[in-house]
Amino acid sequence: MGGVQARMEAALGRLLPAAHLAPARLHEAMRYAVLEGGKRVRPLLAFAAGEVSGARPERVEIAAAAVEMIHAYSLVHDDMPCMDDDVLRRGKPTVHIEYDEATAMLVGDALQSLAFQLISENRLSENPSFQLEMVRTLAVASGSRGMAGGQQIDLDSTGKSLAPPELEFMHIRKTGALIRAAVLLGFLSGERIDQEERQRLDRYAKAVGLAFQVVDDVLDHEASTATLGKTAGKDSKQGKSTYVSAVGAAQARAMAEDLRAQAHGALAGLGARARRLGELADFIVLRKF
Ligand code: GRG
Repeated sequence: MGGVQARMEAALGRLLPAAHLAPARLHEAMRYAVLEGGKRVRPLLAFAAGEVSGARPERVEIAAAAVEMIHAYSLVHDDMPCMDDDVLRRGKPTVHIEYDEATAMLVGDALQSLAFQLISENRLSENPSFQLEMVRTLAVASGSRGMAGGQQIDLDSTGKSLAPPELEFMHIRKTGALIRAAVLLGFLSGERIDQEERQRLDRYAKAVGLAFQVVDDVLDHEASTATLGKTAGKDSKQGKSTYVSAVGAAQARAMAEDLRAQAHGALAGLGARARRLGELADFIVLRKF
């Protein structure tokens, strides 16, 4: 895992505009938002999925960087006063605190554009239709039927009590869609695209995407701000429905375990090529931060 994370840090540093380039304040803030922090779960998933389809690391790296930039943009906007209104992210002040709100908005906008620039100007597959599919996959995952739509549902449901199926509907979009895109982009940048394997990976991605959120809810309830690097216990303070508020922490943990089993089940038959995906399903469910 450490190797991919170090590789990603270097790639992101290279792919982001240099801090001294004009407009320097925006470029510096974009680098602040993306670099030195974060578990890099989505890039790790993209690289692991690329191992199944025999992807060249220099191709997966671009796809993974694009997904991570969309993720970083979502965190910057999510932390703004008009949304979650938070001051701490990845153990440091949020972008609108370190810079200002207008800059934070532009950081998100520019990161989103840069993500699409990267996956359209670099060759990521020998087959142009696969590359176009990657662009479309990332667009759908980030848009109103994916992450942005999930965020809207989240905002609309504050103060309401959601049942598990409604929570699932929201989180499949808000958190799950981008995780699924990370897996698919990694897979599609590979040399051997087998459609049955692709469906297996998609089933895997849906399970880990939801598991990620269930565990996130448990950690928000159980872990400390210092461990998480972001404000703990916010969900209940803000009147948000979570898996913990809906079914309790023990049942939420059991759901995460069930999703972990589903993820491993989807990988059955893929052998050693899917070893890292299996390890990541374990990490996502068993993590403490
Ligand atoms: C603003 C369009 C828009 C969307 C925001 C992803 C999101 C939607 C909001 C983030 C709020 C949040 C805490 C969501 C729960 C799950 C989640 C995505 C946590 C953060 O992801 P990690 O844990 O973060 O991978 P790091 O910092 O490790 O990259």
